[in-house]
Amino acid sequence: MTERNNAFLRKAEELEPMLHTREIAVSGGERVLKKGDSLCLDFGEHLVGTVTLRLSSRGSHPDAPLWLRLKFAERMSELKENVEDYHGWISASWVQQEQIHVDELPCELRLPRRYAFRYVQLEVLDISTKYDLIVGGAVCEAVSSADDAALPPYESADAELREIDRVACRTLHDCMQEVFEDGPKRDRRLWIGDLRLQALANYETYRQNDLVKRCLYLFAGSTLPGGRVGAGMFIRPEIEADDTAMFDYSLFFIPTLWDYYEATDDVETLRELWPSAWRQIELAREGFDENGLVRDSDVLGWCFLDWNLELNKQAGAQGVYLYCLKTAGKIAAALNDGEKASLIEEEYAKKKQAALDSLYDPALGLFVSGEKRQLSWASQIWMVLGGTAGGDVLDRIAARDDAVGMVTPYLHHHYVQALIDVGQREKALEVLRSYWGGMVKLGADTFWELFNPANPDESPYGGTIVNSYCHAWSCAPAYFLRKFFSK
Ligand code: RAM
Repeated sequence: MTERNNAFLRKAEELEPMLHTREIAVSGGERVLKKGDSLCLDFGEHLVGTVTLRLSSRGSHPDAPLWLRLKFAERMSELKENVEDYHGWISASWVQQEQIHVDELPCELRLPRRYAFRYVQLEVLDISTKYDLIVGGAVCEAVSSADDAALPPYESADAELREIDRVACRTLHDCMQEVFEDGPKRDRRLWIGDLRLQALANYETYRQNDLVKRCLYLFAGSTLPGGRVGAGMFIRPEIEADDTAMFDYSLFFIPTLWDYYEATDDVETLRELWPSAWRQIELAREGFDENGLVRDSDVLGWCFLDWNLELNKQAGAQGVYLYCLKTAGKIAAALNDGEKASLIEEEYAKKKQAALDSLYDPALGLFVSGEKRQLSWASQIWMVLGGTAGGDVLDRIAARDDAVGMVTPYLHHHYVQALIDVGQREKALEVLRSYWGGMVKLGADTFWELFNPANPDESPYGGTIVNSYCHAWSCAPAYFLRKFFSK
């Protein structure tokens, strides 16, 4: 059961953005197709929108329906995979594929769903031998709530960085719909971990700050029992928090609110949503032991950090909590909430000490996590962001080959932020160039949900066919490059 705050939800609804549309046409070259033939249309760029196909026939009057299979793909590689061969654990229904019967030709066939794609493949499953199909072309009505006219140029003399920024902005653009979606192919919804990073990129790019405000009110307006902010939100048919909750994602309501305030000076919203933010601290506290150490858990997904099932989350969770508590302290100070500010200060010192006492291994000079004292990048990164460690742990973890690595651009975002926080700007830029630049080199039109340079076709879902290749949490370079590496 979710809890509703109707006043908050009304505010969110009032902030519903206008969707901008753009028509992009591609020719089919009047290709003639018979049974078993296929044709791939390349729109030349990543798009999100509805598609209309122009179809006609040649030969006798069509005397049987045309039976077509259509596949929409963000990357060409998706077209080589068959949905029937996918046996992963998230639903195959995410695969953008249709089978359709066409009774009348010629026709303009408008397809039923919104797709995220660059390529459309048409395959004739069957057709009468008395006529052939002619594909005239296709038109996409692309949608986004991002206003291209509002995008300031990225000033840099470096062409590689400009290209990385361009792909990052396009990623953000295509994820900006009625809300900040995580991925327009999958999951097509608002997740708070993604929102936080999108919002940061938005402040440097499209500056549609009301869309961030809308998302904050959505999260605060429909919560899980006890006022817990859910990890994600559904907008249709009705606004409702997803019943998934994760330790870190609930807490991220706090920095998302703070960053919004810093970007806008909207103190009214800060004040109104502060109780919702504070509630996340109160709820998260239940997960700590009496010494101030977060209790580990073997419940899958209790805390996210990265798309890595092998990763132990305890140290990372402690770091996330410290980071969010620190940020809550900034809100309390901005609102002159002295009582909470001093409570926070005290609690922060205790929990930081608990991290140093129980999670820091002096012999290794690194943080370890869980009963098995696992070494990971995630633990070091979050301890830096939480204010408990310096750049030395980042150097040391890089020198080890037995540590659990990073899987997503999401964790890489936090790595880059940690490098910047400890003053290692050159290294941060190198990561932007090698990691996000690595996707550009592989032909990315938009940045991917997952990227392992050593194995670009990796998937935590059991098949790349359900991976998202335009994913919000990967738009980081637009934020970092514009904020820290301009000119
Ligand atoms: C996946 C999505 C989304 C992310 C959640 C935790 O389903 O990729 O972006 O925030 O996981």
